[in-house]
Parts: sequence; structure tokens; C-alpha cells
Amino acid sequence: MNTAVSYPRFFDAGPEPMHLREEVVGGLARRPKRLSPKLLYDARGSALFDIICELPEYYPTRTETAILRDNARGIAGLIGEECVLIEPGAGSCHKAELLLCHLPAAAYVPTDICGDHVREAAQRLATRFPRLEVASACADFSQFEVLSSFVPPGRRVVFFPGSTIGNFEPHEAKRFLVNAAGFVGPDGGLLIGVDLKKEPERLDAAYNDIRGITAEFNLNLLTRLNRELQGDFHVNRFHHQAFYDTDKGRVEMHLRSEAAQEVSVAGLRFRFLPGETIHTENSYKYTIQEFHRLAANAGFVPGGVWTDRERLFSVHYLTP
Ligand code: AVI
Repeated sequence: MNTAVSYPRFFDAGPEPMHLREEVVGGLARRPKRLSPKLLYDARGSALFDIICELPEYYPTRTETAILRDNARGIAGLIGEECVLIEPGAGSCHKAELLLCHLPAAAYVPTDICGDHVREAAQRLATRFPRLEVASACADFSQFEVLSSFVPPGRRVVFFPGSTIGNFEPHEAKRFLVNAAGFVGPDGGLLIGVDLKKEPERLDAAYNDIRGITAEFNLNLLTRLNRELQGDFHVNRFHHQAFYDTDKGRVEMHLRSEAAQEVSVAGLRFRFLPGETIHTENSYKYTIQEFHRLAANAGFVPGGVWTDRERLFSVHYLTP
């Protein structure tokens, strides 16, 4: 019998295909039609998102990366003693790599809804930091209870960069923060990236890049439904739409049906009117004060905040 355990350890806690069906059928039956932004991240969607992060119009990634790089020592100093760094939704783990050069971390636990992607990245980090214990998992980023079962013992610090918190509705963002506070416990912390409010033109450009990669990322959701739920979407009969709503303080992303059409997915038929959309993502933007208020409502105390010179993006260290 082969009892060899591969290193780094990997846990598969990904959602069952049944959940995908329920989520999609439920979302397409709603008025207006709505699908969770989590569905954007199959293997192709994750690869497209990595390309988005490099686009000139998409400022969040390079700005946050520069903030982390320029302040890595100060951040590590605030985090203090040895910790276990847990990164939900880690993707390619590039930002954690910047911190791990300075942080007294005993272990690093990246998780992602796209298991293959995070597993490969974990392997790379384990090679680069041979003294660090690395364990990765395919998991939904809000599944803190699942994480508890395989995170190595130690003081917990959650790293949640990229302004992924902005993809939650405000009540979900609060619930995520409450759960994160409970998960890290009184001696832990949360290092989190939050995109800041700014002029609409800059935001509109960031979600409507000239190369059309964000459009491809959005439309890939339909290709995924065709493949995984036996859908018959004609992808070229839908268009990417993204705009900043100043009143709601969020960028909305939609897939717009150009004509009246009927689509079959998961064995059910759904009708689209001309111009009708599937709402696929919200990306909320906060001021520093707004985010502090949200964090305080969830039981966190601000420990430090770093921004860039243009005040495009912010990184916060919070403690329960
Ligand atoms: C992952 N998330 C923070 C990105 C955002 O900016 O809301 C996802 C994205 N959607 C379109 N471009 C990038």
C-alpha cells in the first residue's frame, strides 16, 4: 500500500456540483437575474483574472502590491510575534510572498475556490520558503469553520488582500468580518486590502479595459455554464457591461442580452428580454472612515492603515 503523503498538504473542501446547479437555477429565476461573482472563477476565469491584474487600467493590484512592498517591514512589525498566516481566496499567492520575506510566519495556509490554481502556487511557495509549513485547500473564502479543521496550531492572522471584501454586499462583508474575528481569536489579526472611493471615470476604465479581458472574464461565466450545466448560451449574443454607481458606491458588472432569446441550462429554460441583464458582480468601494465603521461594527479595532500617494487603495491591519 502506498501511504506517501504529498507535500505541501492539500485539502479539497470545494462545493459539490449540486450547489452550482442550485445556485445557478435560483439566480436565473430571480428578477433581475443574478449570479454569484464566485462563479466567475473556474480555471479559465482565474487565469483571466490574473491577466486583469496586470492591465494598465486595473490599478488595484499594482497599487496594493506597491503598498505591501513599501511597508512590508512596518506591517510585519505591527503583526508582531510568530503567526500562522491564512489567506482565503489566495489565487496565485503573489502578495503573500512579499510579506513572507519579512513576517515571522511559522505556517502559511492559502485557500481558493479554484483548487488546482492554489495548489500549484502553494508548491511554489513551499519551494521558495523551505522552513515554512505550507498547506493549501480548495475552499470557499467564507468557510472559516472548514478552515479551522486543518489550519496548523498557532496565533492566527488572516490575510485578505485584493479588495475581495468589496465583492460582498455590506451585510455579507460584516458577516465575513465577524466570522474572521471569531476565527483569529483575541490574539490574532486581519490584514485586509480595501479599494477606495474615487472619480467614476477611473473606475469605469478599470472595469472596461481596452483589450476586452474583463469582458472575456465576465462572458466566460456563460461558457462555464454551458460546460458544467449543459447550457446552450450563445455567448456572442451577450455583452459585458460595467459601470460605477456613485449613489451605491459600487461598480456593477452585468451580462446583457442583446436580443430576446431563450436559453436552456441545467435542464430548465430561461427567457431573456432584449437588454435584460444577468447581474454578475458588485465591487463596493469604501472611504477609510466607512471601512473603519464597518470593521468596528464587526468587533475589530483599527491597528494601522497604509495607502498610496494618490489614495487609490488602502491596506488595514485590524485586531479583535
Ligand atoms: C476580485 N475582485 C476584487 C475584483 C474586483 O475588482 O472587484 C474582481 C474583478 N472584476 C472585474 N475586474 C476585476
